[in-house]
Amino acid sequence: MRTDIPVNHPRFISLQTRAQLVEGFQNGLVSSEGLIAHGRGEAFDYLLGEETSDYSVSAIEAACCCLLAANHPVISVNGNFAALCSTEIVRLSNLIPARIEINLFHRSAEREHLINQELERKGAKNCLGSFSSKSNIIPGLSSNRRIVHSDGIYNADVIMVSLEDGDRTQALVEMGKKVIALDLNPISRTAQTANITIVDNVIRAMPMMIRTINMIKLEKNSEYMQGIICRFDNKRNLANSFKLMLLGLERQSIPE
Ligand code: PTJ
Repeated sequence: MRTDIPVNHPRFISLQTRAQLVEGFQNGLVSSEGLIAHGRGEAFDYLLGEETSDYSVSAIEAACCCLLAANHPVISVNGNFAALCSTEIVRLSNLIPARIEINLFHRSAEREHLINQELERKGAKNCLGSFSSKSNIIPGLSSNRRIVHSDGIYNADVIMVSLEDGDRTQALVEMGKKVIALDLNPISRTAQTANITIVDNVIRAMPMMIRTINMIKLEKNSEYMQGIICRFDNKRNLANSFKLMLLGLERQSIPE
C-alpha cells in the first residue's frame, strides 16, 4: 500500500487502486497496455459514481447462480485482474468451486509464471495456463487468447472473464459456452456479447460475488437459482446500466 496517499483523500480508493496496478506492472504481472485499459475503466466508473448499481447487484446474483449451477466453471485471469483481485479470485474459486486459468492477451511465459506465483501465494492450487500441458485452440480466434487448456476453458460450460477483448467472448459464445463478463463499459463488444455482464469495477464486484455465493449456498436451493438465471435479461440490464451513466452525466451538466 502506498503511504503517500492520505487516507482522507476524497479519491483514496481510486488512487490506491492505481498504485496497486502500477505495482503489478513493476512486478511484471500487468502489461503496459493494462495500465491504459484501467484508465478506460476508470472513466466509466466515474460515470457510474464509483458505486455498485442495483443493476450490477442483479447481474452479480445471476452470475453467482450460473457459476454454482455449472458443471465445469472456469475463472479466466489476466494481468490486471490478478494485480487487483488475486485474494478474491482464489476465494471465489474455492467457494464455487471453479478452476482458475491464466489467459493473457499480451502473452509471455514470464508474466504467466509471475501471475501463477501470485495466485499460489494467495492459496491457489493447480492453476491452468499455457505452461501446463494439454493445450487446445479456440476456433476462429487469432489472438494469443486462443490457446487454452483442455481441462479448463476449452471444456468449460461457464467461463467468467474480466477486462476482456470482444473477440474471445464472441468465440466462446459461438462454442456454446456461457460467458460471464466483468466490464465497466456497458457498450463494449464483450459486454454486449456475454450472457451475463456485470457492469462494475472488479474491486467492488468480486467481494460482492463472494458474499452473494455464501448467501446462496446457505439460504437458497437449485429451483431459486434456475429462476434467477431464467429471469435475467442481459440486454435490458446493460441498457439500464448505460441509462444510469447518462443520468449521472445529465445531473452534472452545467445549466445554460
Ligand atoms: O493481461 P493481458 O495481457 O491479458 O491484457 C489485458 C488487457 C486489459 C490489456 C486487454 O484485455 C485489453 O486490452 O483490454 P481492453 O480491450 O482495453 O478492455 C478492457 C475493458 O475492461 C474495457 O471495457 C474497460 O472499460 C474495462 N475495465 C478496465 N478496468 C476495469 C474494467 N472493468 C472492470 N473493472 C476494472 N477495474
